[in-house]
Amino acid sequence: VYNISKEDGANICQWEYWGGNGQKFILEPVKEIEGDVNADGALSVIDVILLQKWLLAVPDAELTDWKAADLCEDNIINVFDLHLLKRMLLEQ
Ligand SMILES: [Ca+2]
Ligand SMILES: [Ca+2]
Repeated sequence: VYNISKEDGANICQWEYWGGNGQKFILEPVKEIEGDVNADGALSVIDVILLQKWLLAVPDAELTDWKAADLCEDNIINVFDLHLLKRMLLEQ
C-alpha cells in the first residue's frame, strides 16, 4: 500500500517484496448476499431483471454470481429461482 497508508481508498502499487507492513494483507471471505446475482453487494430489482434476461437467453446477460441465483439450492437456475428472487425483493 502506497505510503503504508491505512486509509480507505489508498493506492496499491507493485513493489519488490521486502516484508514491510504495507505488503501484509489479511484476506477475508466476501459475505455472500442471497439473490445478489450481479454481485454488487445488494439485492435489488436489477438482480431480478438480470436473472430474467439470462433465463430468456438475452445476449450479454451473464450472471456474475450464479450461485446467488440458485435460491432453491438444486444447482439449476430456472424460473423457480426467479420466482423466489422476486418474492425476496418484495419482502425486504
Ligand atoms: Ca445485486
Ligand atoms: Ca435452483
